[in-house]
Amino acid sequence: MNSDSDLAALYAGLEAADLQPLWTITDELLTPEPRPAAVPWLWPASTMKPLAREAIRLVPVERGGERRVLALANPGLGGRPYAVGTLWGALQCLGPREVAPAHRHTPSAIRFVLEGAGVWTTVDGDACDMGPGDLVLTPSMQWHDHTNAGDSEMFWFDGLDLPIVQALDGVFFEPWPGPGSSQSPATEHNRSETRYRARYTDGSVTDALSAQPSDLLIYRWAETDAQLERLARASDDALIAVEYTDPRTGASVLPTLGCAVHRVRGRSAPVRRAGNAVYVVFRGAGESVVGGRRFAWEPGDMFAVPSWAAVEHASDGADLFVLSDEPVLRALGLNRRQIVVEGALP
Ligand code: 1HN
Repeated sequence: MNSDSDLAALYAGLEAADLQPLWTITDELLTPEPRPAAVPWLWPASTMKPLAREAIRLVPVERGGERRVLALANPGLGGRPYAVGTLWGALQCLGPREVAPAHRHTPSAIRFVLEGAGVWTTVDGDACDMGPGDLVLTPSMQWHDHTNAGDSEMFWFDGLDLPIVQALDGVFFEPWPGPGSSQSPATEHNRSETRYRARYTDGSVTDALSAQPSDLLIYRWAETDAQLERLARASDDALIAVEYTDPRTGASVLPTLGCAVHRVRGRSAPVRRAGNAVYVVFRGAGESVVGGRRFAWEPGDMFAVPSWAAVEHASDGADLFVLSDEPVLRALGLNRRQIVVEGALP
């Protein structure tokens, strides 16, 4: 005969045997829709920049620390240094004449430049000059270091798939073995850009490859802006979007990371998607409602859009850089999207 004490003994036995009964945990495992721990959140440039300047004054960039990076730590993630559950987002800064040493790692990264000049990121020997609005890729396991040869401070947004690679227990890291702490200064800069122009604009046909990073490592703001202009002229939509793609295959720039720019000119329709995103305000001011929370923003602000939170924007004219994990969800057949009928913005 069953009794309460038999049941209690069963649960104690299960716990002692490192077993858990599914029937007690179904509701937290199989939620009707995603319940990200990360919350909608905004990090204002007006808070981040003075702290970054103090860090430039007080903390040198050298072997060991390697990078002067302020990680967006979403308050919903219990102190973990991630902007959303699957994405690292950060403000990185480099003072005049500083060099951040070379290393490589399995997580892939993107840089989106906010301000500064005279800086390049060397990616496997190719020095990629960086200016505001440019997107630079550092694909998995490619050596990279950052050089500020100029007299001004440089600020950029760093995005990495680190939480994804960590969840897969696939993190490997290596410092540059030398000689020196960084790759020898390349005499020729922007090699991937030059090669891209020669190879992809002559009409030649190439094979599609899957799960490869783009071999174009830098995307110039002037071209992004021109594409947005072209689309904006052809549409009345409040939100115009361009996604950065591998020119060879049309795939996302990195196997795990999707990058886009959204140009907002009016009030966009509320949309929600499975998958996380981090937004970086590049130009203009406005406001967004993310999962019911309203955020006013201006250039340099960064905000987290956790999975399945409805997001809508309003602005007279703004460009938002968007980093997402969408390629991962797409590759796994998990991408879902819904246009929400009732918006929150007036
Ligand atoms: C990294 O290598 C960089 O190379 C920036 O600039 C941020 C965050 C976590 C792990 C590696 C960089 C990073 C990072």
